[in-house]
Amino acid sequence: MTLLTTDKHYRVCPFCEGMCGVEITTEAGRVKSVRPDRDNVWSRGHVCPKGTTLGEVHHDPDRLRSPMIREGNQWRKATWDEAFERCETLLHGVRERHGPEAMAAYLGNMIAKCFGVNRYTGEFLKQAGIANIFSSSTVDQQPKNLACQLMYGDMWRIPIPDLDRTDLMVIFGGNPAASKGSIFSHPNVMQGIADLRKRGGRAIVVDPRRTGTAKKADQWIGIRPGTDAAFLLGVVHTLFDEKRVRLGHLEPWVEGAAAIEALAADYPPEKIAEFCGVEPGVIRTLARDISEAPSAAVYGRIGLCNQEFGTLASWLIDVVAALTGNLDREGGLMWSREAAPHLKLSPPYPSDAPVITGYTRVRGAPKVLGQSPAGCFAEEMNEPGEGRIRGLVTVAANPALSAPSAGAVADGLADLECMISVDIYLNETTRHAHVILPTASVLEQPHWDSWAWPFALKSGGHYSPPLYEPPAGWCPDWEVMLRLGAICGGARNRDIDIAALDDDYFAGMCRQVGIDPAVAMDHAPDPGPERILDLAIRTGPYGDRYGENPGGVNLATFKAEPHGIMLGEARPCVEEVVTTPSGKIELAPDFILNDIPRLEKALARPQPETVLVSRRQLSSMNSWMHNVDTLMRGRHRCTLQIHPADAARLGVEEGDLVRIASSENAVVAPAEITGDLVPGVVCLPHGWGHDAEGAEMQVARAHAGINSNRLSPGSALDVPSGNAVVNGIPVALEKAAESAA
Ligand SMILES: Nc1nc2c(c(=O)[nH]1)N[C@H]1C(S)=C(S)[C@@H](COP(=O)(O)OP(=O)(O)OC[C@H]3O[C@@H](n4cnc5c(=O)[nH]c(N)nc54)[C@H](O)[C@@H]3O)O[C@H]1N2
Ligand SMILES: Nc1nc2c(c(=O)[nH]1)N[C@H]1C(S)=C(S)[C@@H](COP(=O)(O)OP(=O)(O)OC[C@H]3O[C@@H](n4cnc5c(=O)[nH]c(N)nc54)[C@H](O)[C@@H]3O)O[C@H]1N2
Ligand code: SF4
Ligand SMILES: [Mo]
Repeated sequence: MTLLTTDKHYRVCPFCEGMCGVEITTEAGRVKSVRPDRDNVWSRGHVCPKGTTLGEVHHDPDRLRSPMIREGNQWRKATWDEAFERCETLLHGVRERHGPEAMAAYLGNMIAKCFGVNRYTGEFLKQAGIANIFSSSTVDQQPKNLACQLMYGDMWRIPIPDLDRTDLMVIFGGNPAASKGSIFSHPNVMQGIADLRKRGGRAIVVDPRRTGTAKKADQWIGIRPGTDAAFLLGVVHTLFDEKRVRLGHLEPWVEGAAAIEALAADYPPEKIAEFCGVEPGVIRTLARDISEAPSAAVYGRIGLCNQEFGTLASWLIDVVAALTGNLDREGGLMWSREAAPHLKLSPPYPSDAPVITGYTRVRGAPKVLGQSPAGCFAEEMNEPGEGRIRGLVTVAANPALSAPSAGAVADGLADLECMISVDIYLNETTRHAHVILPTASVLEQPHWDSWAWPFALKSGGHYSPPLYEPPAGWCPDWEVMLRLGAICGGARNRDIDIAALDDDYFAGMCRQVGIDPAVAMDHAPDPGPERILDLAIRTGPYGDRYGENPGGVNLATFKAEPHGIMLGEARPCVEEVVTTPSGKIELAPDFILNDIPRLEKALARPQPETVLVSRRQLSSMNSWMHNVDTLMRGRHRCTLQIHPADAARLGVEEGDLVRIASSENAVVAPAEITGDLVPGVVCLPHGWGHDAEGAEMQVARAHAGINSNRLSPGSALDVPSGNAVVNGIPVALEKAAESAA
């Protein structure tokens, strides 16, 4: 049923941090077209192929439209009551038999894109009392979170490159041509790079692959995977060696520059050049370019995080920015001034608390900032003994494809006593669940990009109302999270008072930002995420503070503007950001420096002949958009990219099947021969492998591809953060018997 009388509807595509505004035309209850919204104040008509398939995702016959219960191998549709009752029986059974420590949660990336789910995930964990928390964070940005926690006192105050005002953009391990930018929300990064070059600036990409981004830049520096920390130490060395260090306005704020100088003295570019596979002169020149540019934005992303020295590399990005006067400054790296700072609504991770919060049961790996490493997930399910995971809740996650040791993860999932999934598909992971609780389609719920705006340097917002009503009797996603959390925590489904739980949760957030809950609830009595959003906006930098600040904005202001509102730009704000115990930016935290000896050891060891890295593809989103037919047309893209020299050595020709073996496993993929790689580096896309028995995604199955994370060893962690190493995996290659068609 259509909620709106008009057939034009404006909203934001929620799939990535691009936040593109779209214009949706509907006819007879179906989406007829999705076009760029040229009037959207943020994206101004930019869109990518994924955004135009919003209607297809909504209408996808495989998308779940009711809760599902599994009896043996058979799935059946269930009512919400039945599904929650089943969750209760299963979850309470695990608690009784094994205690709450046998429960785990695996939280996925799509939480960040589902407005309701993401506002309630923290409260779900709190209600559930789950201590084993795994998530995509430890295959993603955990090193950056750790570096920011230690340097600035807040893991989420990640500085963002000011592309639109910079003179030099340097990108390490990011490919916005495919990803559209990550922890860097920008309306159109590639246009931003083109504009930069047009105004006389330059763009440089440091990546083992000559990516789509590198091809549009002034310079590509082909680096050997996993060596960025050494490379960046060479840059820092040059800055000190050539007396180029300028802290600028951060001079009184920075602690530890002398320690950095002492450390970097040991890393002249000549020492690390061979390790990195880059000429020393190239490293020195880059250091000079950064220091001589009127402003420089040095940015590192996933290729810097999910690699062997993720923390060192991610930390050194900010060190280089600080040493060249490019931190907290226009055209450099800046902190956002978000209009709805929702992170302020919950107590932050205390800046004086230890970053190690425990150790995993099997391997004794540190849990950092509350996260058990995803690399330990499989063994925590599979290894017998007290505390073994027997019950699991997955939320918008597909660890059977996206986590390291993916094969062992799938085995572990298959053997659980209780698994509940909050997900919209019956896929490689959720096929192992006992109950699937679906969330409404993206067009059936309101949306606000609460996980993209914190990484944008323009402040504003665009609220999306729901276009369709969910099926009758639908349980909204926020209630699913609260109810499931309470059940996990031991409550009986029929005793749960959702409104009271939500009021408590909301009141806690009000108090966190100094608002009387009664006043806030008077303005917004209805439970759910919208009043939380309203609270975030009202108490944000432009907000009305419930009348205290007349002329300020609130959610209603945004609701009245279907194309969004822009409110301002980031400005230097170090005094608001830094919350370390010393009150200073800690440039040289001991916890990070302690990892240097591990890098030293790596410098001395022999290099593997071939290493594997990952890539993203514009027309898919991690593991879950391969069921959209429009996005799957064209060439089969799950190929092993291999350099012509390596292909020749192996006698491999285009399309030949290649067997790729790591210490973890082996897979076979067709070769795509390309010179756009550093020799000795091969590349597989991540998120494929849709041939699992019992998964119900028909389009994806027809284009299955292979699961690259079967090759990722769960044992390989970036030690300080516990982040998985899925880039730079040593592999052995050989031509496989048959040829691909
Ligand atoms: N080799 C390798 N592995 C990687 C990476 C890599 O670069 N290389 N990248 C890592 C990174 S950065 C990340 S973030 C992870 C991503 O890995 P995950 O966090 O596991 O995310 P996805 O694989 O995208 O799976 C998303 C899940 O959410 C479900 N979903 C989609 N839309 C919705 C919705 O609206 N509501 C709900 N409830 N569920 C929904 C999908 O059905 C799917 O099950 O992968 C990591 N793994
Ligand atoms: N279309 C699309 N967009 C996405 C996603 C998607 O799956 N599809 N996923 C979203 C998610 S969850 C995330 S986290 C972001 C990630 O956003 P990006 O970080 O831009 O992700 P990638 O496109 O994988 O680019 C990572 C680059 O790192 C390079 N790399 C690998 N190893 C190394 C190394 O050791 N050193 C250096 N310097 N580079 C290395 C790879 O070759 C690759 O080009 O994208 C988001 N946007
Ligand atoms: S997926 Fe990202 S870039 Fe593509 S339309 Fe959606 S928000 Fe824009
Ligand atoms: Mo990610």
